[in-house]
Amino acid sequence: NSKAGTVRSFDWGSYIIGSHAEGAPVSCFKHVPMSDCWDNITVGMKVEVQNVDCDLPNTVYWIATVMKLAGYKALLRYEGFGNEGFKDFWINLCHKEVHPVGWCATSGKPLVPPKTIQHKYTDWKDYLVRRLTGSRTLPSNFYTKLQEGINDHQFRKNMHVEVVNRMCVSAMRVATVDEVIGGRLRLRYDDAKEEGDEFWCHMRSALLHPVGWSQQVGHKLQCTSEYRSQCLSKITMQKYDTMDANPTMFPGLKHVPDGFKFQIGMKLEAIDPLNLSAVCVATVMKVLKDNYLMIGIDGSIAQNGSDWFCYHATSPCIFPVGFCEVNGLELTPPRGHKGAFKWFDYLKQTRCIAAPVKLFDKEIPKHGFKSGMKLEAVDLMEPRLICVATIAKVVGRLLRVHFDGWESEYDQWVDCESPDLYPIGWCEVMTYPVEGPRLKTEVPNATPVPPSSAKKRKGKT
Ligand code: MLZ
Repeated sequence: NSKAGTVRSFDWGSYIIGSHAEGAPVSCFKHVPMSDCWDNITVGMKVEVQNVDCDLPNTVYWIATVMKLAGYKALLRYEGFGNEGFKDFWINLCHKEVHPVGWCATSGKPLVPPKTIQHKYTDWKDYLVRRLTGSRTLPSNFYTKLQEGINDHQFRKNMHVEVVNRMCVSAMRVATVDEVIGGRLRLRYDDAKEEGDEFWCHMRSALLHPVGWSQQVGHKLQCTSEYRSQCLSKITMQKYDTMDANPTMFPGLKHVPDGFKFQIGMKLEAIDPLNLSAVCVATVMKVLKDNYLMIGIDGSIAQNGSDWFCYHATSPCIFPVGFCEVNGLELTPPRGHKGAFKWFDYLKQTRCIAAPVKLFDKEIPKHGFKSGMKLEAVDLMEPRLICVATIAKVVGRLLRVHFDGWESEYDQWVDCESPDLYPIGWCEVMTYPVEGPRLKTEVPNATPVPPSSAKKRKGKT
């Protein structure tokens, strides 16, 4: 179901060469197939691919060297071209038609040198033997491993999950999986009134939970009374239906040491779930079970709690008071705040305390992302879209993702382990369309798009 190259997608190759940018390496993305073995995929490695520089009527092959890597994609040069790069071409290494060296010999396929350079050597066999000695190639099980990586999960069409209500982020809704693409789920809300009331999220997304989760932790849930009572017995008996996404399908929670508890009213800084380009002044509004918190953005318009948002106590998207200042980031003051925002004065004014620094998870994984790297990233305000993007800033484990061609209001702060970030070529492998950069000449809002998320993108959706 995932034959690379069938969806005509944006041409990363010429774009990345033109911009002299680097693609974030596959090993930066722990949730994608082949991530754990990508360190073995290196420049200089050789593969067998179709030789298109040839007039023969049958399909022939030739050996090529990886000159450059950009995510899953590689710039290849046919063997024999030496320093001449004019015939170099980009290919997705996960494409079915890329083989390890030796494949032609074992499967009886012809190796024929490209016609442009055919005259360069008389004894091609001898040339190849010399060139190939000591060179690296793809592991023979590369393609099988890729397929295993893609299918390595238990999410299936028609499974039930609980997922955030995109129209009102303080509540969860029950949804059914309609499609699974590369670990991304297309979800249909069970109580959907209209066609297209759907949501996309990765199976590792913090917005997604097993059946029964909301009641388990005490989160607001929109559902039928029947679902509610069924869940209660499922939670108590720990017995789920085969079509229920159950707790074993989700990663375990990070441990929170005893005595380290957030309390209602504590102030902090948090990524605004409705405007991911902003880190805002926020308050713990409610403490749920299993160390989940409902966080409210100070001064937000909705006073009824409809925009409270659930973050786990160990979430990398909440920060202690002073985080922005220490890291030279802009902190969004509460709406309507007059004058320069000073935490010291604000805490005094509101008679609140700052959540103690020791409550926050301070682990910074060695993620490998660097500013300027290109990638494919979900536009979380329209999570159906996966777009061409650039890492604009790295602050510890926090990344600012910029969507190429779009204003910085569209930027999104995301954690380095976010399952919504993918290497270049991921969409191609999954046969999912990738949104190219917005071209400067294009008029934004040219085609009216129905509001598909709860968010106001500073008036620009
Ligand atoms: N409706 C939106 C789509 C923006 C998509 C941006 N992705 C980075 C608009 O046109 O503003």
